[in-house]
Amino acid sequence: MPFTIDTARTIFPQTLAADVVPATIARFSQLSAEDQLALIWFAYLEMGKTITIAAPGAASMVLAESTLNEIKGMSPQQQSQVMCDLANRADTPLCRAYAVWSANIKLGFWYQLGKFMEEGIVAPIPEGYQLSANANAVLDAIKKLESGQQITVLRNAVVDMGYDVNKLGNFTRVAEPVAPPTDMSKRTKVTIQGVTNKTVLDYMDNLNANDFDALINLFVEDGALQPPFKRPIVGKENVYRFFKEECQNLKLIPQQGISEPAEDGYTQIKVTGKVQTPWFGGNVGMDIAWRFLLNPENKIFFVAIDLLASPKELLNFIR
Ligand code: ECH
Ligand code: GLY
Ligand code: GLY
Ligand code: GLY
Repeated sequence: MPFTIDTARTIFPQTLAADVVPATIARFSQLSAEDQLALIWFAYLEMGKTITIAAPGAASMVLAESTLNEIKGMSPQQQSQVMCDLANRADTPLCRAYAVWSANIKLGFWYQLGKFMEEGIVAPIPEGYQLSANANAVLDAIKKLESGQQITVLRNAVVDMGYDVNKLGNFTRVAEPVAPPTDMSKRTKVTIQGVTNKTVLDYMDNLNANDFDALINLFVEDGALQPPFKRPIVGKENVYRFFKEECQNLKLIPQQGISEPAEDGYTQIKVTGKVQTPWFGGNVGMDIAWRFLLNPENKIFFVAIDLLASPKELLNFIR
């Protein structure tokens, strides 16, 4: 039987993803808006002791600027209300504006609000705010996670705020401009112990070089990419847009892998290694698996990216 996206998703079923991440997010989303905001504030302060976050790119800040200015001009009470509205995913003009921003603009917006809160320009989380017992339990759970898992929980919390885009009907996305790819002379090449497949090596090198045109050409027309804890993004056009909107300046550091024949002349390849996000650079190395399914022409039919449960999983190549 030929592969479908659904059957492709189950290759290398022994890959152990960090399911604690979606479990924690589910618990977090049950909390009140006030608790959610205060919890993130406390988690952010705690994480700030060990890892530093990079300032957002200027391009993304420009796109959030008018909304940030609007908030600066509000009374403290209105400011707190806006933040609660975002956490509540309310239907307000501001929550609708937020909804169409790319993940990086949303993160940059909150980064800036956090600065304003520290500087007293925007209403802070009230001093001595008491988290509910449930919120305290979720905060404790977050503190126990590895840093790569912690930042994934935070990123998801931020991305999920605002009005639900699926309720917007027609809308135009707002994303940072795409910078040109790295100059050929400055590119690096990965090596992966156990994997010599050119498509997989080119995938890593092109993503590291922000060369999304070359990267997307490695995929079949109806190919798919599944980000951590997400449904697959299906079709070249959608995957290409995802690369341009969310994948600039990532650093992929694949380490080892295994390649083996699958049905119908396909090849399945699992690679593990580290990934760094431009937000935290070398401060946070996420433990990642890539599960590739290549067609007989060596094009990518499917690739899943998993955030692994622990560093131990980097060595798990059991099928
Ligand atoms: C404050 C209090 C009030 C409420 C809020 C606040 C601000 C919070 C802030 C949070 C900032 C969080 C950030 C998180 C960034 C996380 C980034 C991650 C990136 C992971 C990337 C991966 C890439 C994997 C991929 C690979 C591929 O091969 C294909 C593409 C792709 C405190 C004010 C809210 C400011 C900045 C987790 C894993 C490898 C799938 C992308
Ligand atoms: N500073 C990280 C980013 O803008 O992606
Ligand atoms: N969690 C990484 C991403 O979806 O981009
Ligand atoms: N979307 C890229 C990152 O969060 O690192």
